[in-house]
Formats: sequence, C-alpha cells, structure tokens
Amino acid sequence: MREMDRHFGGGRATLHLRVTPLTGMTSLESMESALKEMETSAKSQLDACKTPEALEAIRVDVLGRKGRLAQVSKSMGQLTHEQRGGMGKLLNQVKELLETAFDARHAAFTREAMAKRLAGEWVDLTLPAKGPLRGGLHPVTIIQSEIEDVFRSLGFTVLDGPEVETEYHNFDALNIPADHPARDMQDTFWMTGGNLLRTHTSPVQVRGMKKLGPPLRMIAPGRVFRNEEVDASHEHTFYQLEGMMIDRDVSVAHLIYFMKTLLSEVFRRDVTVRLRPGYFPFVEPGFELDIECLICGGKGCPVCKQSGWVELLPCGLVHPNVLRQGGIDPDEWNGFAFGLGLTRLAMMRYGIDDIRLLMSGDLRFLNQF
Ligand code: FA5
Repeated sequence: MREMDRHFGGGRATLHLRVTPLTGMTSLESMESALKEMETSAKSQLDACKTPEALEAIRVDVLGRKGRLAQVSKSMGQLTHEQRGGMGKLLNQVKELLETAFDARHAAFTREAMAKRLAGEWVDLTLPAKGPLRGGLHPVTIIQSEIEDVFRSLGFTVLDGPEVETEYHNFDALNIPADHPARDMQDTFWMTGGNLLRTHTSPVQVRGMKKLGPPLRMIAPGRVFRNEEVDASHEHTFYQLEGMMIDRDVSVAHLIYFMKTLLSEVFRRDVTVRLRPGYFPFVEPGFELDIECLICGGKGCPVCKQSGWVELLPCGLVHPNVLRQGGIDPDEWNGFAFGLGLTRLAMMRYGIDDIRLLMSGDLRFLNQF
C-alpha cells in the first residue's frame, strides 16, 4: 500500500479532519502519528459536513496558511536531513490528497445546488409553445359596435369628430351662446387658445349636417370629457353616442321608434323606461329617456343615486337654430337628435355597479368580457 493510501483510506476522495492544533512536534514518529490522527478526524468531519460554509471552515483549519498541515511543515526543521526528505514527500502527498478531497466535496455541493435550481426551472422542451395571449374587446367597444351595426342596417352613416373642439362647435352652433346659463350644465376643460375638450358628442351634429346635407341619418360615437366629481355613475372621461336624423316631417313618433329599436337590440329583453321633458338648448321639444336601474332593479343604489332610474338617452327634435348652423333650411327640413350615454349603457347591460371600473384598466375586471 502506498504511503498516502495508508494514511487516507486507499486514496478515497473523502477526508475528515479534526480541528485540533498540532503543537510541539519534535520527532518523525509524532509527526506521522499526527498525520494518522488527522486522517481519522478528517473522515468524521467531512462526513458530518453539511454545508459549503462548514467545508470552507474545515479547509482553512487544515490547509490554510496557519492550518494544521502548515504547522507540521514548520516542525520539520527539528528533523534530520534524511528524515526531512521522507517527511517532506509524505506531507506533499497528504496535502495533494487533501486538496483533491476538498475539491471533490466542494464539487458535490455545487452539483447539489445546481440540481436543486434545475428542479425548480425544469422545462419540458417537447411541450407545444404557449401562443400569444389573446386580448378582448372592452365592454364599451362591444356595445358601441353592436349599436353601429343596428343603425347601419337602418341607413345611418357612422361619423367621427375631434375630441379637441372649437367653442363654436361645442356650444355656439348648438344654440348655446357665451352668456347662456346652459354652458354651466357641462363643466368644461378649456385649452389654451380658446379650444376645449368636447363635453358631449353633439358638436358632430353640426359637422355632420355640413358634411352630408339633408336628408341625413348619422350616428357619432366617441369620448367626451367633463371637469366633474367622479363617483359610482360619473366619470370625467366617458363615452356617448350621438344620433341624428334629418328629413321631411320627422316627428316625436319617429324618435320614439328609433329609441325603442336601439334599446331592444342592446338588451334583447323588456326593460322599463320613462320619457320625461328635458331641457337642452339644441332640441325643442327635449326629453330625458331614463331606464329603470338594472343594478338594483329600481330599488335604489349608489349608481341611480337611490332614485331607481338612470339617465341614459336625452333626445328631442332638432332646434331650428341648429339646423341653420348646419346650413339646412328649417322651413323645409326637420329632425330628431339623441345623445346616448354609452358608458352608462354598458353598466346597465353588464350589471357593472361602479363606472370607475370601466376606465381602471384592471385585467381582473376586463377579462370577464
Ligand atoms: C348631453 O350631453 C347632450 N349632448 C345629449 C343630447 C344630444 C340631448 C342630442 C339632446 C339631443 P347630458 O349631459 O345629459 O346630455 O349627457 C348625456 C348622457 O351622458 C347622460 O344621460 C348620461 O347617460 C351620460 N353622462 C352624462 N354625464 C356623465 C358622466 N359624468 N359620466 C358618465 N356618463 C355621463
């Protein structure tokens, strides 16, 4: 058996060291016995070693600059020249073996850590890849496109208007001059230069009349802005859908027919509505069409402000002044107009009890549609 194997169990790569300082070694025999003792203690220590940190502590104690082997090496000065040659060789063999054993133990710890990490990261490369996540339509967009389809089938053109509007289109052309108290009905975000964020989709009435000329049937869905307090049924940014029909001899009966068609297509069931007089400077007569609150079934809740009714669809016959602003002769033509609260309609249709959810961008909410 080689000298090294005699001391370290046949050259096995696991060693166990005892952390006891070697002091006062003066003879070859005591050095050899110290190495034997080191073998035994190294075995038990390496066996018991559970962490890379503990392994490092043992390495420093045995192989470090001031470690146990270094101390044996220092004591060699007391040996004879011949003894030193043999002992030096033995020490080198022991050192090499110890280093190999520590490296092997260290590699085992590294492998264990890697295996643990890989177990957590395990990927089956044979699985089919995940496709891209599919988006969905926003509830307001769903209802808007349904209503567009209904009105297109009734001969209406779908128009778009600018969100940054002139004061003229948003107010003056709609029979609301600067000193008119009705301007206060809609709190306005004013821009520098006299423009504003449109407070309703009604300015598209004027643009539509000029663009299409009579007779005309148009709708104009879009985003509107109001500088108002936000609560369960009021947003500062919401959607409306404007509608207008200009022809000869248009009456309130036509208006009611189209409003009924609109609601039955959206709800596809009976809903209770009420029509009451409403004031808007751009229609005469004007009406408010309310729907019985579908959140509380008319009992009263924060959405309907405990009234049981939700304002949804103001409408009326177009005021002659507005026709004139659109370049249409009111003696020859007349018509109706309405301004549907699209965001509130989406709330009623889907039973959404807080308007703020619609603009929240919260995926937990949006994924339901
Ligand atoms: C108007 O905006 C008129 N331009 C509608 C109109 C058009 C009348 C054509 C006559 C003829 P009103 O301010 O009431 O009207 O708003 C219309 C609808 O928008 C309301 O019935 C309501 O459903 C919705 N709405 C109003 N304010 C808010 C708000 N802050 N948040 C959400 N929806 C609102």
